[in-house]
Amino acid sequence: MGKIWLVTGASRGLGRAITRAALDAGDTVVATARSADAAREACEGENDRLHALTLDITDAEAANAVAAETAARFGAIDVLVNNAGYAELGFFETFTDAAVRRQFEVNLFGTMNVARAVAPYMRARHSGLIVTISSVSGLVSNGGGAVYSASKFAVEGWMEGFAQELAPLGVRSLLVEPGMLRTDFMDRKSASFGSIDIPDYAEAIAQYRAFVDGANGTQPGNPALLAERIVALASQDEVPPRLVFGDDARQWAGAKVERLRQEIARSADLG
Ligand code: NJP
Repeated sequence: MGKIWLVTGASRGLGRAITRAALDAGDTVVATARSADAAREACEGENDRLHALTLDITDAEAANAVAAETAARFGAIDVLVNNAGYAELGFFETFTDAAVRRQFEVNLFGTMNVARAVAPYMRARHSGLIVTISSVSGLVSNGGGAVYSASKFAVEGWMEGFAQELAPLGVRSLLVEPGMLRTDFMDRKSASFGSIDIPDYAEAIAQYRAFVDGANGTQPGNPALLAERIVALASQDEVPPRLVFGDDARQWAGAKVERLRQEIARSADLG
């Protein structure tokens, strides 16, 4: 039967690509999305190793039910791909408090809901891999991405520690930090923009929106390639703690590390 995968956000983008890659590898995938039909249709309904379930990751009870159903039906969850997420794009002061909370509700608390639901089944078998789709924006923050980055920095902080708690119990973890991937991520289908009009930021925001619109659909990163890498890593005994994917992501992350080194050294100079 191969491995049993549970994937969130499988209706589109990277989640769909990972589902397809795992099916191509001969594995079984429980593909979840806010609409099970959308996940089934996106990931090719004819495959008898594909099982589509409805899961809005902000619903903790639904996450528990999906994990229980998967474990009962297949006897195990070998790989969880905590992928579902979206971006609130724009300058911080243009977001309502509700929009900021929605960002965290999905990207952080929703992702935690699914991990919390699945981890007990992995601990029970002393086996399993949790793949968390973070972002290079979880390592580096820029103007226009402050709210999204805040949610992904939180994912990084949580998962970096949780991974250490799980490791002695036989559960492995992989944090993935992609650069810009060609998915719906920057499209209005997925991304939201700050709604409060602040003239001081108007010009900078117009430039930022033009950048987002220009990048939408032309991002350098191929989600199918990242999906293949993740499926290949899931078969290895040794899984690295992180996969920084794409030249853009490695450049940004590398520059951040260098800046941090310099800032730490300067702090030491300051006594
Ligand atoms: O985006 P997209 P990606 N409950 O928009 C689902 C990260 N990332 O594949 O809206 C359950 O094509 C949504 O489902 P639905 C990014 O932060 C991306 O690029 O119902 N599902 C859809 O399946 C995210 O964590 C880039 O159809 C929910 C999927 O999420 C991950 O990659 C760069 C949901 C989004 O598909 C996948 O995003 C980077 C909910 N409450 C990190 N809300 C990039 N693309 O450039 C949304 O560094 N979904």
